[in-house]
Amino acid sequence: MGGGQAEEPARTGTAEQPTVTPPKTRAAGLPGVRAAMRHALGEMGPRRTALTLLAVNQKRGFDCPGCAWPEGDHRHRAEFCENGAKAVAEEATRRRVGREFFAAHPVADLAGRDDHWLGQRGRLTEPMVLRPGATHYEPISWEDAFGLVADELNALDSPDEAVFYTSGRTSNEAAFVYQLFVRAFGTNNLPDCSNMCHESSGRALGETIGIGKGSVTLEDLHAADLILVVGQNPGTNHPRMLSALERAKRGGARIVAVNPLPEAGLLRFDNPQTARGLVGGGTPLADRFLQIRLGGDLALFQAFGHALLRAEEEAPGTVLDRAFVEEHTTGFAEYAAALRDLDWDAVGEATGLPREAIEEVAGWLAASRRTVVCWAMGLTQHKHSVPTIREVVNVLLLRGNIGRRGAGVCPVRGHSNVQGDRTMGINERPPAAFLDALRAEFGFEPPRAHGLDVVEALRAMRDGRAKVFFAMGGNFAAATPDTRAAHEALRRLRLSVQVSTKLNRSHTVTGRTALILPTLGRTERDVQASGEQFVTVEDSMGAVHASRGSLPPASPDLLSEVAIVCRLARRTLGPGGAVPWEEFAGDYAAVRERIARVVPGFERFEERVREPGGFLLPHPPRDSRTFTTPSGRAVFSVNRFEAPRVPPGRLLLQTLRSHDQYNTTIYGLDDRYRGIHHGRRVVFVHPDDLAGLGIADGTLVDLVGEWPGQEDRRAPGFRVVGYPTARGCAAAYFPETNVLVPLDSTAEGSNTPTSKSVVVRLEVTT
Ligand SMILES: Nc1nc2c(c(=O)[nH]1)N[C@H]1C(S)=C(S)[C@@H](COP(=O)(O)OP(=O)(O)OC[C@H]3O[C@@H](n4cnc5c(=O)[nH]c(N)nc54)[C@H](O)[C@@H]3O)O[C@H]1N2
Ligand SMILES: Nc1nc2c(c(=O)[nH]1)N[C@H]1C(S)=C(S)[C@@H](COP(=O)(O)OP(=O)(O)OC[C@H]3O[C@@H](n4cnc5c(=O)[nH]c(N)nc54)[C@H](O)[C@@H]3O)O[C@H]1N2
Ligand SMILES: [Mo]
Repeated sequence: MGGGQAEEPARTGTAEQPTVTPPKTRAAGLPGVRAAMRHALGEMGPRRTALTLLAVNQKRGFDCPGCAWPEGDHRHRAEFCENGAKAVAEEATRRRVGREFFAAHPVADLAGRDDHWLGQRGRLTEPMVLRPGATHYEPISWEDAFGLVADELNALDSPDEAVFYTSGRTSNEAAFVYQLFVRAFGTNNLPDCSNMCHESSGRALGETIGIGKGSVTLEDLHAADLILVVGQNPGTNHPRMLSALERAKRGGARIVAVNPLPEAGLLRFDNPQTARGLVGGGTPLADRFLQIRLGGDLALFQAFGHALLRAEEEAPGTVLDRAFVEEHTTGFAEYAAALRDLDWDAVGEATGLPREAIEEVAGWLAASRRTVVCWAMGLTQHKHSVPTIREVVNVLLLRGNIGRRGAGVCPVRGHSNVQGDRTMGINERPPAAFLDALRAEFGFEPPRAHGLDVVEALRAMRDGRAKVFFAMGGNFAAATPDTRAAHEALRRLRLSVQVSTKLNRSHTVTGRTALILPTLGRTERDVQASGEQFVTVEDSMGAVHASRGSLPPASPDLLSEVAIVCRLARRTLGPGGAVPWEEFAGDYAAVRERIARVVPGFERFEERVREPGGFLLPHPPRDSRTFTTPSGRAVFSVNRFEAPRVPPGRLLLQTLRSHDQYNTTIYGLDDRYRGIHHGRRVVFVHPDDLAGLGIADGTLVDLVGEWPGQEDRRAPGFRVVGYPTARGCAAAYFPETNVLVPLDSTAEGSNTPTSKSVVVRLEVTT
């Protein structure tokens, strides 16, 4: 399989020539509030705007579908941010996509539209089917749709020929019944968006501290005296995190931003929730900005570790937390030996940072009593992401910064319930104990063999080993790497099924038969046999709480995700069996009762989740410095020095989010903080690199990706923007650039696509 030479069809931004203004140095404040309101009013009108935005993240409201940042105890009356407001408006829009729409637009027409246009059509309203050879989607009843899927599933030679994807918005209740159905059907093929997201964090943390989740609460962040924000752009992707950083800062914390880009929110923040933030001034957030090269973080954290070890040698007993290291860790001696000598030239080359800057921050680490390291996709989407995150853990372990108030690891999760979905068993590699608990509770033998992750699933489709694809949310065709290969793989399927709220690319790139099953969103009331339901979610810090929608459903023909799964399960598996699917669909409390018995930490689930604010899941390292690794201790690891290699004349490209998108959902065509307006096909490159390449700012180029042994991959028609990124590095938005990420280029140990390091050359188009 090779990347094609031919051009991708027109996508977002090709029609518009973007305009470029200087990047902003501060985030939020009044412009943020204005942008949020304009967007919300446009989509929802004044009444729905008031109804929804005032209920976001309130104790009796719904969980913001924007991101997984926790809410905290002291909620503002309006606990939302500009981008949360956009996420809500996107779902609560008044626009609708019904059967007339599908009759008017053949699939070929939809396939030629860009992602922004597709998303702007509105909410899906009834089940639709695309029959083999048909040009249009047509309506289908729910019963017939379930029958169609059940027949295809039951006709497979093996349950492992089906793949069941999940995007991270799915509630705990829906996720639990979904994995239960899939395992009762007989496979662990449960890939999810984590496989493209924080999988590297889960793996590295699981190996080193025994649990693949962050170890801090919001209160820890507030109490920290040093916070490193590494490979993350909170001003756009987790705006409410800026309030927490501001609070820590007011308490005296130092903040260090490690990023190839000078992201607005990290440098200065105007808090729109406080009068001070609205009238200006704002808080300068980062005390130091380490403008690192892409993929240089492993080298940086090895250098931090080396500097701490050196400082301890010079003044024994003053730097390391010896008691912690001796009592709670293993592997320290090997780690210290491996970092005794450090090649500072190699570190300089990998990071692009002067030694003094690294040593200064190392000095802060040595002096800090309570350090938190936060990170997101800048650390997880590289070939050496897993060892990089292990090095982050090494540095924290040296001074006992795990399981202490105000200190710890903080992987900042993406989708609002991506962490909860894993906890509920959406996992292609389920732990044996989880399967044992399922067997004990439901009396069937769950499959034991590991299933397929996202990249493996694509290969299985490509090779004809997977024939049915079912997606609980998300946009698999657009979010996955290697667009051309991914689309070829999806087109080989017998059946593809999308449970969706909005139209997207995955409805246009389908198997021989395709189904769209429209579902309720977070903002909507969910009424079942036993009455009005609520669902639950888990945030990035392991807090579980209820979410209740308040709007009437977008259409009377929508089913909840729980109802869809239960009815499909009943139809596929037949009547009888140990799982009371009807009861589950009629009363989500019955699902929670089972979760309480199967998933550790959910004892008395129903009672505790009904308390205002919910409850915190146990986290052994955080709670009691208990490490559930094989040795019972936290693990120091020795990792090979590694950094990306870029051949001369090439740049290393990261694919990232603009301020106006939610993953593959494009809200608008601006990236305000970075100064981009009315377009998305831009590539950010350092002016000196442009000079070296002999390419002027404003030139139109193709981005051409190279991968050994394969044809070049090409993303055509990007406007070059001279931008203060780290030297040798470039940046452009996904999903337009996913075509450039080779399917076989994944992180070692987590198989996550390397979306943040793609070797490209710029070809000027004539
Ligand atoms: N509004 C909005 N909110 C979102 C999302 C959204 O699309 N829109 N997506 C959600 C999801 S699923 C996720 S996973 C999160 C994503 O949140 P982020 O991880 O913040 O998202 P990205 O845009 O991918 O930004 C990556 C950041 O890491 C930096 N970076 C890239 N490579 C490196 C590196 O090698 N080293 C270092 N130190 N930095 C690097 C980039 O310059 C950029 O600032 O946000 C969630 N929240
Ligand atoms: N090149 C590159 N690729 C990337 C990334 C990158 O940084 N660079 N980031 C990766 C990351 S971190 C992630 S998480 C993935 C995201 O991958 P996905 O989660 O698959 O993609 P999304 O764009 O978040 O999915 C949006 C769709 O979800 C549906 N939806 C929204 N709300 C609901 C709901 O409540 N229920 C249901 N059933 N459907 C709903 C809508 O139809 C919408 O079109 O992309 C990954 N891909
Ligand atoms: Mo993500």
